[in-house]
Amino acid sequence: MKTIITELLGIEYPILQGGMAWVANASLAGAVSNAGGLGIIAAANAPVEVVREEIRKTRELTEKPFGVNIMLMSPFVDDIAKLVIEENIKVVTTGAGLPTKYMKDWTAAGITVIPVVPSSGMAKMVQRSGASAVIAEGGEAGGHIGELNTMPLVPQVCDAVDIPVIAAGGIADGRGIAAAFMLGASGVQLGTRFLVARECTIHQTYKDKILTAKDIDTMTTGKRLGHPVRALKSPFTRAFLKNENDCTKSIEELEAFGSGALRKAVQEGDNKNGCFMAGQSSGLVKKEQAAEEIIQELIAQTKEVLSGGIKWVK
Ligand code: TUI
Repeated sequence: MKTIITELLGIEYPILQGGMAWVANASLAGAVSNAGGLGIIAAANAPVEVVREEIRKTRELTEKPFGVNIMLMSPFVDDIAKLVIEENIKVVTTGAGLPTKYMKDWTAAGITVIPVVPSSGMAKMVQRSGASAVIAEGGEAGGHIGELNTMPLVPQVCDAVDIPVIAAGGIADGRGIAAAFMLGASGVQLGTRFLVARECTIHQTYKDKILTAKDIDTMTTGKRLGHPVRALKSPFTRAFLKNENDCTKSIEELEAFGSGALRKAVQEGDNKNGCFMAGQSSGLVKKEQAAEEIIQELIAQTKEVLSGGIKWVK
């Protein structure tokens, strides 16, 4: 399944694995890359040496291309921006902000930069600063999200820029991938589906929550903080929302309440205090599988859907 994205990245299938904070490590990224997609290591809020270690481990696991996701709100972002150049990383994706100030150095180092954008205006801005493609991510996605949803966002981003567009947010099976192509995307990025990959090292409780989730089981919190986050409904998200709606609680108190909650979900499977970030597609994810199996199933279903045509009434 060749598209402009498989050619740009030197991969077999136009499927990227989202750079999920605390989740997307060498084990997951290496497995996705070996399966023909683009595995991505999440730098998240981690210090440089931790990320360097994951990059080196990934190189031991695969000879295929992989990327690093840089979370632009990280306190270590300037150092991570240098690290990817030092480590000769070929593909960088960014999230939670605009990477403008790093673009010159990255492109000069020959890095293919693919920012996540939540709007067509931001897509135009990153195109102007030298991005090779954009990931248009709708609010169906897990984690930190923008305002627009995937269905209206992707075609508007496609109209706004000349560089290739990768769709993300709400995609977990071949039907979603086929739909993304219909909207004009030439690739997709999936996070939630890869949370339950066998090579994904998150706590089993996290995986079980995804596997049993229904369509209505995610919610967003953090709007008052200016960065809404989608996660599975849980005691934590309900308590956060209550605090958020309590105007006596300051922004600092809310930040402090949320701090460390994702780590507690990923490492400890902490049902009470953990924030289990996940997308609305959680309800579509029904079994734990090897990354290779996930990708093969996604591609087979995409081809089936695309060749099946539309079910018109005769
Ligand atoms: O970045 C993500 N998803 C994330 S980052 C993350 S770590 C975190 N945890 C708690 C609070 C905040 C972050 C967990 N999940 N997805 C990519 C993404 N980027 N979605 C939306 C955006 C985005 C938002 C604003 C991209 C650019 C942007 O620009 C705004 C500006 O003015 O800088």
